[in-house]
Amino acid sequence: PKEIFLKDYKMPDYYFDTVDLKFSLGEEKTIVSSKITVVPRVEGSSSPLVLNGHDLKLVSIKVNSEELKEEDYKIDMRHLTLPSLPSGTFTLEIVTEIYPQNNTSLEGLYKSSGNFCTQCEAEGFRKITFYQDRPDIMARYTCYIEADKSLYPVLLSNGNLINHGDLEGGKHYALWEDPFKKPCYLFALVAGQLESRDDTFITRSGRQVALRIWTPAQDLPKTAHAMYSLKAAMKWDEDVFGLEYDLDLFNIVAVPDFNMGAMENKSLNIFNSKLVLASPETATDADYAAILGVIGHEYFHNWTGNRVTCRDWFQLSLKEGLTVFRDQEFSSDMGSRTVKRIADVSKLRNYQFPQDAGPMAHPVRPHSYIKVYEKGAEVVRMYKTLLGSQGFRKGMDLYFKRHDGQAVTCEDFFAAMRDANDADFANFLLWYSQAGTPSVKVTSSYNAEAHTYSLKFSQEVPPTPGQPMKEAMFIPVALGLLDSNGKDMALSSVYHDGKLQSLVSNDQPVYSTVLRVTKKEEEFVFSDILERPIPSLLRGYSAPIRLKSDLSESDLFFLLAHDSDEFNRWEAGQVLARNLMLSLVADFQQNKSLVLNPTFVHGLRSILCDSSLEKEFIAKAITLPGEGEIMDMMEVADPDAVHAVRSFIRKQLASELKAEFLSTVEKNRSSEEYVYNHSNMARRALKNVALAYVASLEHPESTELALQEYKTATNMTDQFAALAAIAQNPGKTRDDVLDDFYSKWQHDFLVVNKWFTLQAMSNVPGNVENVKKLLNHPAFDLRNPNKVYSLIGGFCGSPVNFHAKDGSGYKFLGEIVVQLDKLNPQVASRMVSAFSRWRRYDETRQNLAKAQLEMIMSTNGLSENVFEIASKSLA
Ligand code: DPP
Ligand code: ZN
Repeated sequence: PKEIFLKDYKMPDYYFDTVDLKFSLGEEKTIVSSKITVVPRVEGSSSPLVLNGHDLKLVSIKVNSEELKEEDYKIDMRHLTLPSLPSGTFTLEIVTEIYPQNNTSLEGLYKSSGNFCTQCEAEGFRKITFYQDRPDIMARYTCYIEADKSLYPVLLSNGNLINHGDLEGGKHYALWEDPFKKPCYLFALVAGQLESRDDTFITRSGRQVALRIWTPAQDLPKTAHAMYSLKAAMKWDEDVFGLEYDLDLFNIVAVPDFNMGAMENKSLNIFNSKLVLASPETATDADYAAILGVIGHEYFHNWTGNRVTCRDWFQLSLKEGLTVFRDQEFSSDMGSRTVKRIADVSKLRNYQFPQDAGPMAHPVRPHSYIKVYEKGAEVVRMYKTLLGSQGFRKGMDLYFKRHDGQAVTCEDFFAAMRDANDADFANFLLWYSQAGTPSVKVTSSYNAEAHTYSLKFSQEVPPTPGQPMKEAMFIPVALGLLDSNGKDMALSSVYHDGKLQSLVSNDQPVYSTVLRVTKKEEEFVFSDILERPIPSLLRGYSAPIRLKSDLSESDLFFLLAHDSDEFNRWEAGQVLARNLMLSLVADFQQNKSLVLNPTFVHGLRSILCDSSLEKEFIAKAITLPGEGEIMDMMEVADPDAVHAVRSFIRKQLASELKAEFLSTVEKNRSSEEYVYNHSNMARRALKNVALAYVASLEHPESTELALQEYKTATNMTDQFAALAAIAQNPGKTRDDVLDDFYSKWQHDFLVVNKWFTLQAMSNVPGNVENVKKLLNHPAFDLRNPNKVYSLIGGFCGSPVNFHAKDGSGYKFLGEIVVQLDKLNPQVASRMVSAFSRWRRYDETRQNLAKAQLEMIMSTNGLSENVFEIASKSLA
């Protein structure tokens, strides 16, 4: 397969104005007819029209009602080319046959639990009919569906239902019309036995919108939280961005077989059931929070993605970065801003940064087409940091004013932000094109006589594949300076680049500011600083960089105790923990005995016991950085050492703070009915983190405590946390409780997936054998993505077993990828990416992982998806 590049973008020679689709859904085959009004971009153009098509059987083609003969067109595996066409606007009619019941790739039209559904982003529409499958082709659609009425009583597509009725032979039909122009990746169709939870939302201009969430009848009770989330999202987008929903109907359908989380098809969002269904007994607080976030995300796409869409797939971050940012803000406003930020930054560090340093490193807007979500959201967040809420809103308003109904680029978004604010953004656009995570060093000095305080920044962006040399980036650094009482100092002016800039606003000094760091080396000098301050740098994580400062251990403890920026309080603790973990890893590698620094224990004790702090914040602050994050900081990643050290610290903390942890469990237990709200979630989070510490001790009485918690739990959050606490330690109790949990929940596939994940991720030595057994468990099915992500994906998350030095983990994954690729290339390619950073490990592991990648590459009939990841990993 040939790689596609951004620089090769060409405008289409033909636009499509209207598209009328007709689906005749059958058990053996489905017949798809399309009637398209084609408009040449340049009148009189003689260019051929090239349509994409994949796994389609062509039945007939007509141009202006005239049937084409075989010599009038060319067809190959992936294209249908029409070389000679009328000179003006014409109609094109194509009939194809497809076989959704055999479609295990879950792209295009397929069946899930007996129902028909679609997934078209990014390039699934070409598996439905021949089309110019690219997002800059925006057309108005109608969709006529006919099917057996008893098997498929519900027939849905985008837009408004304008007609429906019965047909002969037990069939019925529905005709849908979407008044908004859209790219084909937003097309959707659902047909099946579904029922809906109905509600309404009155928009701020007074329009009534019908809301429907569709699932199989037995799951309807579990859709209450999804409906709550949808209404909250609709209200929030009106309040914060002035954006109102634009149709009279909004549908969400939950399906059990889905490659990703969810899809924002115009007015017919299709969701992985995992992100819709929840009840207190079956879903955890984390599930509830994920549902809120993703329902919001897909709804927000209606404006950022659908009304204004991407010109080409290199602009993916235009819609995803912006929409992830919007869902993060939404979740922050609905819960705790600091805690949400901590969770997002942890994710960035554990997953995105490692990727950004490996062979799959890509800029936010890749030169070749690979997905980017989280880092894109960070880029959008930086606009807001630089412009403030009001300036950001002005930029958004201008963006919609200029581009509603268009397919645009990241530069267009940038220009709207800049022009709405008359802003000077220097080289900010580099964030879109330069891959790799910038490293920034800060050194500070205080001049006691001049009362000045200097911060010197130097930055470096590491080379990444295809980008050996990097330019300096524009990095917004939010900061404050703490005095010896831990209070923010007043900042009156800063000297930079030969200019003195006043920071006084409305005659008031400010207590925090944002520095614009744009050069390789740069100095900022604050004046009127009366004592040596302790700097709180990169507040709220104002840029996605790796920051190295010259703060001492005691400075960090000081920040941990006093910083007014809660995010940075957490961050100070994380820096301390990272340094501690890295130094213990070195000790471990030299066979030295491990000793935990008592100051660290003391620091954590004071956080744990500080009743003025928010509980969920405490839970985050006493959680150590993830193993992925630590491995990412090492020259040669050593999974055994990192895992051993993290377990050692956890056990030490558990034993030294046992009394505190026990009382935390006691104090935060509650027998009240489950309510999803912030204070209850925070209480459960803190209790369960403490419980996990206590259980790590493997004392009989701590195991007994966890067992009691398991037995008395009244909701899945507490029950699953207790199960996970027990499952840390191999033995009979673990085996019994795992069995008990399965027999309790075997009827609920979403809960069974949790059970798979927990066992798959386990660091119990030799766990690969257990995972192999689970592959044959009656509840497992390689064709269901959620099950694959739980069991196979979960296993790849275990440093000890996936990276086992005998190569058993790599061999297991290699074999599975080959099998999986034949069923579902997208899911297989996600799994194969666990190998992509093989060069980060020692030589033995490198050879073992490389051998598996080579084995995969030599497989006959490998999909393009897996080929791309495997070949890039080896390159
Ligand atoms: N899962 C994707 C998303 O909404 C599809 N665009 O982000
Ligand atoms: Zn999205």
